[in-house]
Amino acid sequence: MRIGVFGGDGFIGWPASLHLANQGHDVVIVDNLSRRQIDLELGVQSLTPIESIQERIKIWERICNRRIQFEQMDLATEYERVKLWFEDFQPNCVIHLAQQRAAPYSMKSDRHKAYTVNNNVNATHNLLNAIVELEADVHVVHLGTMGVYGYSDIGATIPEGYLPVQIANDDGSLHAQEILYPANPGSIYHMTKCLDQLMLAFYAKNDQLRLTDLHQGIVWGTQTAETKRHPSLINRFDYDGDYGTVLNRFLIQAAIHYPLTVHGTGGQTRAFIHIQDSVRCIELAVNNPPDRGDRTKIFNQMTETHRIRDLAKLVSNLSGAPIEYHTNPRREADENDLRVSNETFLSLGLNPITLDEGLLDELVEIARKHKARIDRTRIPAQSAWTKQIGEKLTNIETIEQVRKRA
Ligand code: USQ
Repeated sequence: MRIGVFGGDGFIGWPASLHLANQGHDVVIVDNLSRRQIDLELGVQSLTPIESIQERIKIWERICNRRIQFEQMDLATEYERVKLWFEDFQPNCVIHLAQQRAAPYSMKSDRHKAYTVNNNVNATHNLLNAIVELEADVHVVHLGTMGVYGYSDIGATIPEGYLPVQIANDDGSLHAQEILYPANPGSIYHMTKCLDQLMLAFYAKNDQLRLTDLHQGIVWGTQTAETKRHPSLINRFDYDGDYGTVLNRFLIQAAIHYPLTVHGTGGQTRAFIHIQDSVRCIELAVNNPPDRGDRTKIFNQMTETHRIRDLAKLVSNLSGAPIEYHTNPRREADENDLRVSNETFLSLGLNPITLDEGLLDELVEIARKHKARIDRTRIPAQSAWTKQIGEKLTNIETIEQVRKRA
């Protein structure tokens, strides 16, 4: 298949591109390199030393003898170029990861909120708009998030995208239908993914586009079979307060004995998936497209759920690192349970990597190995969900406090 990976230089896009190329697909990475620009803006760098996209691709071609092309292009702002690229490459499938993906970054300031909304909404719409305009027969696989559901605690399992409901007609009879599970975003970033769901629903209905939405949980881990094949293919690893996700943050904190930063009581339960399983799920989604005329096909892309404080205890037991409970910078429930259906991927043959199997390896092979590159001043989470919460963040360490302690 000819596959375009929009956002193919990012944390999931890069290993997904290699994985698909390794399966024999003809892959083009389309990326505006914004993730690297944001590192410069925030004054941070990936824990793992990543090469330029050109160098990464060169090494891949040298050791695997399979070509990956790269096109530097901004999906959100360069609509006419996007159309030309479609005409030129004629993809059978497009993976859409070209979005700002960090919730704390999206809540940092009014400028960051506006950037996240403009970038994410325009990127998705430009992609769908171009496909309709060119009458291209393309399957779009969009990376969504578990966060579109919210993390409610009603005791019921979250279904894969659609909720069966019964609506009372005026004559008292009941009308059964399935609706998109009620959107309940917890950040501006998550809100853009909820908007994406509606855009996908419209284009599937109006133009019979073939669309898949992957509602992914929090990804942990760094390497996949393909990124391990050469040191220069290594995947990025974010640990800073804006882009680092919780488990990867705990791992690098453990590596330098920095107290593990649990927000609130740590009673938040979230869904998780290893990066290797994430790329395998993308492959499964690519190989199982919906038919023309179907509604958006939605998969829950997660393999296990955990409470944040339990993860902190797990990492603390592995490493001896202390745990610290911080005022939560986010507006989110202190405690919630979470049960999620992931039947579709399991039925398609996904055999998940569990935390029990992979965590120690990740601590030793990634976090401890690269710990000299950690900048402790970048660890505190400082983006508050509201100005009022920001004023209360007295027990979140400032960069100066961290420097003094270091
Ligand atoms: N948390 C801590 N301590 C930390 C960092 C986070 O307790 O040092 C807590 C947060 O308060 C939150 C939970 O851990 O309750 C998860 O935070 P996260 O930063 O790991 O994940 P999140 O912001 O939800 O976003 C990440 C990805 C996003 C993806 C999402 C999937 O950045 O792209 O869509 O996970 S999900 O969470 O299922 O919506």
